[in-house]
Amino acid sequence: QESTRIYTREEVKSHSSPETRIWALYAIHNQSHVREILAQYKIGELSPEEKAPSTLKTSDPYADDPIRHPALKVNSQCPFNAEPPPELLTENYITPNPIFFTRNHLPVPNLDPDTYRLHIVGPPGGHSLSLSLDDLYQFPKHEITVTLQCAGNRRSEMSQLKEVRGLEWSTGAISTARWAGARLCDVLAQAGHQLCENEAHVCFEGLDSDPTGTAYGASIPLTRAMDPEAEVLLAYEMNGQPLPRDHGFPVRVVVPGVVGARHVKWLGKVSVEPEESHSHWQRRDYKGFSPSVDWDTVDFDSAPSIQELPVQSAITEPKDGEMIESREVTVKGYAWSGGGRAVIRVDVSLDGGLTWQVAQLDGKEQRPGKAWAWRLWQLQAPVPAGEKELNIVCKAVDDSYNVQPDTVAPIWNLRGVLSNAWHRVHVWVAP
Ligand code: MTE
Ligand code: MO
Repeated sequence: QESTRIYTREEVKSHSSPETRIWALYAIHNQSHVREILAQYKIGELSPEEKAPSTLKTSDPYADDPIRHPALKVNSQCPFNAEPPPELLTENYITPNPIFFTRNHLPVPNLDPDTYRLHIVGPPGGHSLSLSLDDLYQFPKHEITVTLQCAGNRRSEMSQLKEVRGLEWSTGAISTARWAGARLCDVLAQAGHQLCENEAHVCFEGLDSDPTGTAYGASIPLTRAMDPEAEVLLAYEMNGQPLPRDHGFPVRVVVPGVVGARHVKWLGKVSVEPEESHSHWQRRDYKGFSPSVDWDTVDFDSAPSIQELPVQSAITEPKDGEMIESREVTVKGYAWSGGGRAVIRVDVSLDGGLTWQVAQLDGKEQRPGKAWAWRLWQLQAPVPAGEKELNIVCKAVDDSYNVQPDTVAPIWNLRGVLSNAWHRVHVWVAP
C-alpha cells in the first residue's frame, strides 16, 4: 500500500486497543522480519514532530528475550532465571520444553540458523572447521536422556541458614530432556584432535555477551570430551524439537553427569587449550569452599571448578505446610547423581529421620556408569496414628554408596552451591 498519511498522536490514541499494549509488553515482536510482514498493513506515519526518540526501547538489551511459560517461578527477570513449581517438575519423567528450568547470565542472543557457524579451532597441524547447521547434521546423530542441574539448585536452603550470594533457587533448578546432536568427540576428531598426554581442556564460548563484549564461557577436561562413552553432545534438538531460544538455539553443549554451567548454550566456538577456560564462570564462580571461608578470605584459585555433581534428591509432593486430609500420605520426588552414577535407593522418613521406608523408584533401570538421568520416586504410606504433623525427609544413595549430608550447616558455602542435604518438608495432619 502506498498511503503515507500523517497522523497525530491524538488520532492514534483514539484507535488504541489491548493489542497495541501487548505489542509493547512482548518486545519479541519488535524485529525486522515481523516489521516486513506488517508493512502491508501500514496506513501512514506519525507526524515528524511527534516521533519519540526511538533509542529508548531498543537500548534495553533484554527487549528481544523470548516469551516464557507463565507457570515458571521467576527468580530473576533480566537475565531470565526461572524454575518450574515442584508439582509440575515431577509430573513427567521428561520435562516439557516450556517449563524446563532456565538459567541465563546474559540477554538471549537471536541467532539466524542459516548464517550460524560453529567455529572449531584445530590443533597445530590440523585444520579448523567452520560448521553450518547442515554440516553438523552430517555427523552421526546421537540421542540420550540427560538431567541438567544448576550448581545453585536448592540454594535457598543455604541462605536460610546464613546469607549467600546467588539466585534464590528452590528445588527446581533441575530438569530432564532427550537431547540429540553430534558427539563432540566425532567433531573434534574431524578437526584432527587426538587425546594427548598433557592435561588439556576443551573450552566453549557462547554467543551471548555482556555490554563489553565478554561472552559466556566454560571448559571440561579433554579426556571427557574425547571419550565416546562420556557421550558429550553438540546438541541441536531437545525433546524432538529444535532447541528453544532460552536453551541455546541453535546449538548447545550437553555434558552428561556434569554441572549445568558447563553445558554452554548458543555455542559459537570450541577450542582445545592447555588450561581451563579463563571465563569468570570457570575460574571465579562454580567452586565449593569450607563453611568458614568468607568473601575476605576466599581464594578461588585454590579450589577446583565443579564438574561432576554429588548425589541429590528432593521431595516435590506434598508441599511444605500442606494439610494431609486422608489416612495415607503419598510422597513424590526426584533423585539424581553426577558422573553417570545411578541412584540405587531413596529412603523416606515421616518422623524427621528416626525411622525410614524405602521409596519405589519409577522408570527404567539405567546403564552402568551412564546413568545420566534422574529417577522419579514415590512412597505411599499410612499416616502414623495420633500424629498431628509429619516431618517428611528424603535422602538418596548412588551406586558408589555416596549419601547426602543430613543438614546444610556443614556444607554451607558463600556462593550457596552444591546444596544437597536431606530434603525436609513439614506437613499437618487433618484431625
Ligand atoms: N551458556 C551460555 N552461553 N550462557 C549462560 O548463561 N548458563 C549455564 C549453562 N550454559 C549459561 C550457559 C548455566 S549456569 C546453567 S545451569 C545451564 O546453562 C542452564 O541451562 P538451561 O537454561 O537450558 O536450563
Ligand atoms: Mo548454573
